[in-house]
Amino acid sequence: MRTQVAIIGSGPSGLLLGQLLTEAGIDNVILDRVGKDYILGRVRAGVLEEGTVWLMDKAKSGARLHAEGLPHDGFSLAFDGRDHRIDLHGLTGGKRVMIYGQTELTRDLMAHREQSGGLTIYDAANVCPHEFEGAAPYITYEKEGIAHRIDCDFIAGCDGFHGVSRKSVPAKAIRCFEKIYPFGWLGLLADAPPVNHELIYANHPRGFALCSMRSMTRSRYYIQCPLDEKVENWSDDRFWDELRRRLPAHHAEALLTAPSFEKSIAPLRSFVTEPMRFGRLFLVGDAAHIVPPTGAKGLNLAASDVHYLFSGLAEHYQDHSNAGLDAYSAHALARVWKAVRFSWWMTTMIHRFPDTGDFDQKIQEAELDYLTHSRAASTALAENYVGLPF
Ligand code: RFL
Ligand code: PHB
Repeated sequence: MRTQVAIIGSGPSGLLLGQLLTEAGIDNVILDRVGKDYILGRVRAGVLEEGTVWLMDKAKSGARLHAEGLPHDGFSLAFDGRDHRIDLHGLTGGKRVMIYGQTELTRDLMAHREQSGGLTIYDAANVCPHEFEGAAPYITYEKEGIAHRIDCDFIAGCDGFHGVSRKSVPAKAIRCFEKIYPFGWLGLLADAPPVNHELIYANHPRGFALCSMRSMTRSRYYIQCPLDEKVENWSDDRFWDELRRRLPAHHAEALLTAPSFEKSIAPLRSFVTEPMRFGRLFLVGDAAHIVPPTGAKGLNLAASDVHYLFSGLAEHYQDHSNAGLDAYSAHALARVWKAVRFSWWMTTMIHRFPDTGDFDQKIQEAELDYLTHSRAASTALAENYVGLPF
């Protein structure tokens, strides 16, 4: 088989890139090592920047997102028993974020790909990129025990943090920067109305908590937990009790619970790969970088990488110029590092670290107090949260 762009990974970055390419008449094939239902079973991000919504529209996949997504004009920072609202809309000259689950965004992109006849090969085993430093790269994989090969012009490595693309690059050609945080997030999904109409990020001496949502009838809650915590140790009742303890009293009293239908623990990590291009192989999204979820940036960064790579590929095929492709790594990394910094800063400001003492807790509260009472400081937070321009 031959295609113009072979895409490894059918997560949000692979699907969004594939859809933009298909709309532009550029042939592409997506390969994933797992099946569609498995991908749709993963509960992850929930906050979309306007740039991500714009790209979904550009990929002609944004209709349901506009109909069912919840635009949010602000969120709360809770500490010292009180709520402090960050007015995203007022502080950024009219910008907002959209609450729409990654699962739904992925479902929309998959549905549109099927309608437009795009080829996705699910359950592809041993996917491997070859010869990407030369002019004729190709991919090999196995499906139901039979070996296959796809020749292509370019390979997009959209296969997440544990994927094969980054691992295929010789160690001497790549530099990785990493920070592991000494805690994780225990997340729960339940069909109960959200405790507040906007998100609440809570700093508490017992640890961080986040109240988020997927709709006005489905809530997503998280609590900070030790890295070695086991999800089996957390009954729903234990989770709700711990969440209540970390929220201001009026929210704790108003919290409505329901049986959970998903509970999982995610470790927190910052990770960046430099560069993001190796000959004709481009790393995109989580394959190239990971951020802790505190700033809600993971999925949005994947989308901005897709924007830069799609523009470069469109320029290559339509204008016969490689300028965009040559600039991909530098453009993407400039935005990535700013989001990495923001996510690290939000994480350090609202979590309890194992060595956080009374002094450090007071410093965090002073920073939060400054942040919520200084217009300059709130504006810096708001402009990063809604997303820096592409
Ligand atoms: P994905 O979504 O990981 O998709 C990669 C796809 O590649 C496939 N794959 C392979 N295919 C073929 N061959 C191989 N060898 C392969 N190896 C992997 C996988 O099956 C998968 O389908 O990466 P992508 O597209 O770059 O999208 C990035 C986002 O998914 C990610 O940034 C966010 O979900 C991060 N993230 C969160 N971000 C937020 O903004 N808010 C959150 O609350 C949030 N929660 C999370 C998260 C990421 C998590 N991970 C990665 C463990 C919670 C978790 C648990
Ligand atoms: C979520 O709804 O899953 C979510 C929202 C905001 C974050 C992280 C996760 O910062």
